[in-house]
Amino acid sequence: MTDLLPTSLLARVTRPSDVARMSLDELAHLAVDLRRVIIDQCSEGGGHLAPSLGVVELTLALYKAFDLERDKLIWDVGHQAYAHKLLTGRLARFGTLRQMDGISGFPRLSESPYDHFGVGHSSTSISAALGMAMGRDLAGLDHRVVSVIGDGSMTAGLAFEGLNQAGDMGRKMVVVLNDNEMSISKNVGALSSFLSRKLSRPAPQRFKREFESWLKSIPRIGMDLAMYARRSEDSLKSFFTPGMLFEAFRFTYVGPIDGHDIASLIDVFEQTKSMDRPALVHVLTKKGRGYKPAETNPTYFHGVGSFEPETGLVPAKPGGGPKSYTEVLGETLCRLAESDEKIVAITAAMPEGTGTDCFRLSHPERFVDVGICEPHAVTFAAGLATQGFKPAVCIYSTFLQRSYDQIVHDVCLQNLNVNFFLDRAGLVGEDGATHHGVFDIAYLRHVPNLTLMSPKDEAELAQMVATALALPGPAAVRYPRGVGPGADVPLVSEPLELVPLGQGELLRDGADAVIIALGSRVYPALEAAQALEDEQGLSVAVFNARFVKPLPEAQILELAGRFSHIVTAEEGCLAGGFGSAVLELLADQGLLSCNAGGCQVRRVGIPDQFVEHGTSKQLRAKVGIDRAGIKAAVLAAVGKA
Ligand SMILES: Cc1ncc(C[n+]2csc(CCOP(=O)(O)OP(=O)(O)O)c2C)c(N)n1
Repeated sequence: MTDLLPTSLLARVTRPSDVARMSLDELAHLAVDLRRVIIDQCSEGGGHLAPSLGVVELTLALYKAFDLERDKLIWDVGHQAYAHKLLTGRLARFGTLRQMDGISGFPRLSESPYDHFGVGHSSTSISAALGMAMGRDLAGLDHRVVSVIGDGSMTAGLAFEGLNQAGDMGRKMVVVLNDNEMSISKNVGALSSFLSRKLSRPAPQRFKREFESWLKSIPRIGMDLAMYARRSEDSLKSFFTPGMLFEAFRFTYVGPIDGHDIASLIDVFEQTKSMDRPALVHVLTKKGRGYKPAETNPTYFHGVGSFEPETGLVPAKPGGGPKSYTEVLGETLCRLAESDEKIVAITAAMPEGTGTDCFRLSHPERFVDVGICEPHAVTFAAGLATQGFKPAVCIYSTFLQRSYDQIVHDVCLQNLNVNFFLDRAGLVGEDGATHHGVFDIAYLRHVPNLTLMSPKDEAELAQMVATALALPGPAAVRYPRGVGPGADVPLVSEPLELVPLGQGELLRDGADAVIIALGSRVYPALEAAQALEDEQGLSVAVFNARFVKPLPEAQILELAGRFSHIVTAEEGCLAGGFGSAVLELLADQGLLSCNAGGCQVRRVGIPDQFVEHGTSKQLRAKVGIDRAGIKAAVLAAVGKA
């Protein structure tokens, strides 16, 4: 990370009051410093560059206008809060951003007294701010509560639930709508087109002027009519601007304002902060502002890995490397949709992240981006399924958490053919605790009618996608972030074999112990078994379970009959996970070791704690689910630890 000169303004800021004392000129300099540090850090360690660059001036104006030593500032998603981190005493640790034991990529209650709410998932800020406003009022305090939410995050039902109640309660709070017309990709939905009506704002102004002079020209009564019309100006204005929507929620609407003009922003915030009821300030910003590559390609620079800071280019990897699971999912859906016109791909604001952007190109009429609305995506898919379609709901494991009731009530209870493809299942690395997809097995495996599978490699992912879509009821496939072991996916000209329902495969036989592994843990289990043979002379079998539900019961029972030491391995939480399913089966059959001739089971998985950020490799090692962890579990099982 760039070392700032000790004379730089940023180096002198340790808390919000330092910023509040600065002049407009100094704030402009500070904006330059902030951008330099953010670009530098992201170019080295990756991160949410474009969102953070877009709110530099907005952040400074909030710091200047509000008293952030007392007032509470809440960031929605929190991926845009790098300037906020830098202004609240975290400059020295900024080089550790998103790294193991370093500072988080998102605001965290535990990280700073100025982070008032932990975030990572979107659209929570209005509800959280309202709760804080009520808490303040009940405690007889009088500080302000300000939330900053993007236009993408505003599309979620949760945001509207917050607005709805906030307008009704009428408590003093400010919502800043950061409108850059982007989610990760271009923002979608009717709200987004409504907000963009701001562009036509000069037209109504002109219309109003013309209308007024026409009224005045009416003999005798014209002047009175013009006066009456001017009194009604507010309602006329709101009729033609996005204010109409927020005023209907009983917010005082102010805007739209240029979100890069610090002076105007400060003016508006100064006015807004004296209001004693809910206000919404509509701010227009450019995502990636101040860094040409990010301004030109804000989707790519939304969340990036390292890049050349001068050019924005990513150093090419030699040989290209294997395809990511995300790419394999997208390509498989596209190829299956060629011959099956019932397949509809659905994403919740993540076409690139889920690999469905290629589906958007190849089958635009059967591609739907619902916005950041995961619960709606699931019920919408359920509706489609009632009409004989086969929706492919492509959502990250962590974000599908929001849709639990829709999965149970709308999909599985009605046994509808909705297919869930859960990307980023397992530890995702630098995005940390809010983004790890470690709960999906536990929140899915107890739901009746659902089939739940996880592939060991890319080829098996393609087969499982085909299998899910061929099943009549609901199915889910979970697969990890990034690249797999590099297994060749069958060519488009070759048919995709289906995976036999509830059948695993024995990949390696043995005599001393068996590892029953799921998904991303299958290859590390094979490596562990090999290492145990090479180093300890142990003979360890490895079984790829493939299915969490229906569990390959007969095969597992057969293994339990042959091996007295069983180790299960999964990249998900232990509580209620895959290993628990194996334990339940064995307990129900009376095969656990308290019975004569029973077997002992050790489970490898994520312990009952939130896992922080770091590289996936570091984190897997830390929680003991990597090759070494599996090996250690087998050694402990056979009494050689
Ligand atoms: C519930 C949930 N779904 C998806 C995401 C992934 N995500 C992170 S930021 C983002 C776009 C947010 O858009 P906006 O609020 O307009 O902020 P911007 O990035 O444009 O500043 C998305 C979809 C998320 N964080 N939370």
